[in-house]
Amino acid sequence: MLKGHTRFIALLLIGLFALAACGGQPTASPGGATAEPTTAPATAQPSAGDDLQVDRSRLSRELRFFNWSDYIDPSILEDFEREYGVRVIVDLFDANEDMLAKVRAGRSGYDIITPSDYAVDIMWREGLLAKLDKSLLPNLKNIDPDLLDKYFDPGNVYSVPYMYGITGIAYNRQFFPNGVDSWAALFDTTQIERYRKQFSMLDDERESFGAALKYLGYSVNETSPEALRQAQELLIAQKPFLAAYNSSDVNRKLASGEYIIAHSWSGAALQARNGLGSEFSGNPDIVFVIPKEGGVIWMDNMVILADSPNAYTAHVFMNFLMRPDIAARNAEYIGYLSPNVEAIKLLPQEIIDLYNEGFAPNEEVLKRLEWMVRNEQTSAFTSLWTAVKGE
Ligand code: N2P
Repeated sequence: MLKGHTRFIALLLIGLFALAACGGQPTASPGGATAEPTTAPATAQPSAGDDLQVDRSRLSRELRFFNWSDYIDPSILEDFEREYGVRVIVDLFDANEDMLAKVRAGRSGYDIITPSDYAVDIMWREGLLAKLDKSLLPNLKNIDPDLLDKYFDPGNVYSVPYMYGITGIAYNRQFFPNGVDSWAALFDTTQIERYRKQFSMLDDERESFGAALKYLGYSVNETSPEALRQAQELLIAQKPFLAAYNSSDVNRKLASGEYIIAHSWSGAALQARNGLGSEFSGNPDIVFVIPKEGGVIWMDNMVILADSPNAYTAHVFMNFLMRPDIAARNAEYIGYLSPNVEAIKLLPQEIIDLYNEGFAPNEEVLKRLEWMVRNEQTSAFTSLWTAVKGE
């Protein structure tokens, strides 16, 4: 893992130097207009490396995409429809467990979904996923090999990386002049008293238990009864101070100032900082940190449901999303980290600067991050989380 991420950082640096070499700053074009120092084109074009010969007679008219909130640039869906005549209908979820409940019930109607690592593991074991036809995914060559063949899907039989990110704390620096460096900022009742009802935790059984476990000095995958009891107690003690458990619009509430601090995914925090397309504008005081006790690294992946009637079209869509220009635009828009090495080279300097400011992990931070795993014991989180929420 470290090797891959070191490379990611190296790539970021290469991009940085490349941009520095061509001036780095926006340059005045002959017409006097300001040109952005980026090569990412404004509209989709079949990129040179996109060598899939699409059989249009096999394309469905629609594709049903079950995706996380605020997790794709909507103009990319328009481009896909323009190019292939396929309308992508998007439904949203904010937790793997909610997504799983819908899919397990059967006949969800979805073709393509973006489960996180441990949820991919759950899904293929339950027979919910279709095996991928790699001959339809030539753009897989753009994906960082160190983000392939991970523990949750050896050989990428069922999944390909979509985006990855890290989980930590987003906060408004106006209210924390000395910064934040510990989960205590979300759990220590002597601290959270000051911003009672102005902060949130992710509405997510693995993430919120994970944060509590980290604060207590455990692994996010710890399932011993004693550790779980302590974590549950901590979450229950925190509850009266919380504005909400929130995974859906932490970005907006941090940007608007309704929250001054929150348990957050890195990309949601970057959206709060930068805004999200024309949907809402950002707040320059939002920063993101991985607490000293550690945080989470995760990856969401594209999968096709076993009962999808449109598997061919779903592959074409997946391959499209792995085009460097498309993947770069998407990563720039949503603020999460692209596993696509060719896309990273196309990112604008402004995004690279934010990555270096903490919205992406550096080598020191990586050492404090853990992946979440599924095992025989981790289903314990579901009932404990229900109990915490029911308190
Ligand atoms: C975006 C959700 C990020 C995915 N709203 C967390 N795995």
